[in-house]
Amino acid sequence: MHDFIQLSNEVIQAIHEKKPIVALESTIISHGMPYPENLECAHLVETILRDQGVTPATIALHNGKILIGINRDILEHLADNSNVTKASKRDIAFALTQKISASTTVAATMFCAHMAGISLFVTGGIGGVHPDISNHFDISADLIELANTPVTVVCSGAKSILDLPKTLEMLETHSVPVIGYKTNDFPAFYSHSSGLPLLHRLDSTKEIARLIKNHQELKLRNGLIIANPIPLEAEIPDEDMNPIIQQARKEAAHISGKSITPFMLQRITELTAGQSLKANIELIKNNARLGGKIALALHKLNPPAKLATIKQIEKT
Ligand code: PSU
Ligand code: MN
Repeated sequence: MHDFIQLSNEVIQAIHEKKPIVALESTIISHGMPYPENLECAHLVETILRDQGVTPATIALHNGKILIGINRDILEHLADNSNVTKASKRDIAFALTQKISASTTVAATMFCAHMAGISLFVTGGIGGVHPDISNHFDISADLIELANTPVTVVCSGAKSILDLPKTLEMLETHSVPVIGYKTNDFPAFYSHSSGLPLLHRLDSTKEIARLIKNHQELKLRNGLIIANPIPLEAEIPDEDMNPIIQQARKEAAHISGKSITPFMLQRITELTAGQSLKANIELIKNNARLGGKIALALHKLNPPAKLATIKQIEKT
């Protein structure tokens, strides 16, 4: 393991006991939700995984190390400290050099998880192509990482603060499979469907695990997205969300770069009087339940799957 990597005791134990491990990001904690709901949500998601026999590994940068699994004190620090930097992949080396405390985005978490040998990652939503692309040219590094790192991301699609058709086009260009779990459509975070159809759908975690295994066996270098829609009873209809998103977008006109997404998330929480936060928490819990099941199914397939593939080839 690389010198920069520091595993938590829980993760070390999981490796020794050959238990499945799932990565979690930390930007969602430090820049995606307000305190203390962010801390409660982070604990809850970890607990949902543990209850399934899966070990959570929340990833962050701290004191010159990439932490794979963090303790309560650091989690509290990430949740309740406005000095925590949002680190995408670009910022990792800088944060480690300067020993800056930083949370990791989807892109940075994928990179660090892969370095630590973790192939499954649960989050809320990915970044994507921002609107008005011809003026701002703002494309999340999450998409570039998905193009280059073989980690499976379980999420509820992307928020409609982004240009979702262009986000899907870009994923297609980079050969990133987007698999709808029990859905034919790309989910739009707060709402069950964006109305954009997906080409691939799977209805069982066993099938998803087989797909991931095959992706790995083929040595495909890009990531995978398992798109798990928000539960219907928790969704906020588009007609309620759209005016709020428009309003937040207008207020964000003077903001650029990496501050846009956190600003939009905070304004949406304020403008919906916490309703969006509730939906956000429900969808992440739902993703943790699904991610845990996929991790267990993948675990079952483990080394025997390799032998089975060789046998199949011999048979043909
Ligand atoms: N979308 C959400 N919640 C989030 C994020 C995105 O619904 O917390 C965070 C994730 O960490 C994601 C990052 O990786 O924002 C994307 O930021 P940017 O658009 O600057 O790449
Ligand atoms: Mn950006």
